Amino acid sequence: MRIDVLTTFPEMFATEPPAALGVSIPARAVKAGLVSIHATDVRDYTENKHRKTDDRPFGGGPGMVMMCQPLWDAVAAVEKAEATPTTRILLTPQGAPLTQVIVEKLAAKPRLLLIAGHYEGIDERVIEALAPMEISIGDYVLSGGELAAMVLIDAVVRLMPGALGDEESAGQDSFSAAAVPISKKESVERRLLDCPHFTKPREWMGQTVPEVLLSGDHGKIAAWRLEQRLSRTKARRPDLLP
Ligand code: 9D3
Repeated sequence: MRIDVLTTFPEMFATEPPAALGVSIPARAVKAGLVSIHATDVRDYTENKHRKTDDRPFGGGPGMVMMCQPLWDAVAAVEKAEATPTTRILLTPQGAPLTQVIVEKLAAKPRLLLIAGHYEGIDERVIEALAPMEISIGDYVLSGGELAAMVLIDAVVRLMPGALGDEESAGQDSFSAAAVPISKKESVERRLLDCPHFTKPREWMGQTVPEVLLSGDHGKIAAWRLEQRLSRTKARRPDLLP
């Protein structure tokens, strides 16, 4: 998969440590050649001498608005770099909330084009002309779309076959809905939050480990973990239960 990002802060998408995409699973995916990440500075496509990408809003009000021309030309140039058609995605507070179902659909695409910005908004006419998917990562205010784009990239690249180590398995994640047919029980279970985890020492600051986990009875352990997952989900995220 090729991922292009259009931004005025391309250095945020570095793939060398200690950058977010330069460590852990995303770095492994990049090194393995499963994904390439190309950040392009929208400023390189401005046609004014101050390399301005934004201007004041018609009708007045606070903040600046991303102009149509630099963004339109940047999309055209980046898409021309390779014949593979892109899935265009605009990161915006007005977008559909990102879910694991959307992440899984995006992971199956050959090429993503993410548009992220640090401005009050984008001229509506270029959004209409580009017709991107519009995605938000949740109901809180960020300074710009770049961190949202990185969240999306992280969630997508870890689903690339081979990106996870032997320890991890994407299929067992909460929120994931793999294509393989599964029973009703499994589909409910997969939505549940995780159970609590414990490791050595057996006693820490006076706190012990639940006895069942030391019992060696794998049936009892599995039942306890499922019960913990159900009670925690009911208490913390009842919206995830059927
Ligand atoms: C306080 C400014 N807001 C006025 C109602 C508008 C606004 C514009 C741009 C708020 C945030 C931003 C920058 N955020 C994003 O570009 C963004 C975002 C987010 O803020 N939250 C969750 N998901 C996303 S995706 C892109």
